[in-house]
Amino acid sequence: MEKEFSGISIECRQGDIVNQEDCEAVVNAANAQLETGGGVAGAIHRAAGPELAKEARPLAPIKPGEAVITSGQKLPNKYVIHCLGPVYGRDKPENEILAACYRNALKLAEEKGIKSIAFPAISTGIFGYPVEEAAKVAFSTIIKEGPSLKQVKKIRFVLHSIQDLEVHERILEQM
Ligand code: AR6
Repeated sequence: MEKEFSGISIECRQGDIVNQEDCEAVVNAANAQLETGGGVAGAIHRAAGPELAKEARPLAPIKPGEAVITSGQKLPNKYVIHCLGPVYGRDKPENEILAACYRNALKLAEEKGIKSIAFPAISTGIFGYPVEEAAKVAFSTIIKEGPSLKQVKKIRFVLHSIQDLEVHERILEQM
């Protein structure tokens, strides 16, 4: 599904973050060291190749809520924006830290003139953030940022499972 807010399209689809050829940037649900890992980070580093970790190393460590940008290396995308989400139950306030991830990612995208960006559901895997709560934070933050975005025109949420897609579609519908 797709919905428009302040001239920006927000789209939800099921898929893999490494197969978003038509987006200029993809977002990594990273770890503080910007190394490969499980989930999204593992998939991104595998697809991008070892040069990605090499390029990212001088930018590490990052704190929860922060974002940094690298090239996409072997990915079909020009850029990877690496965000460190909160570990649910540990990094507090979780909602504010998660909102900061989305805001900081969009800020970097604006600075680079990026028109299209694909996000995974940051923190909802290994970091344990409940999907529905995380989706509310993600969409409300993006919609609030909407009027100030001059470059970004398309924001895609790539959900790994059909269940996560359904939750995101329901929450986006209510926005
Ligand atoms: N494409 C899209 N979504 C995916 C993919 C994929 N290839 N793989 C998993 N997901 P996670 P986090 C979903 O764990 O919670 C890493 O090891 C997954 O189902 O990737 O922020 C890092 O190194 C979930 O809904 O990120 C960090 O240490 C969502 O993406 C830590 O995990 C996020 O899951 C980050 O944990």
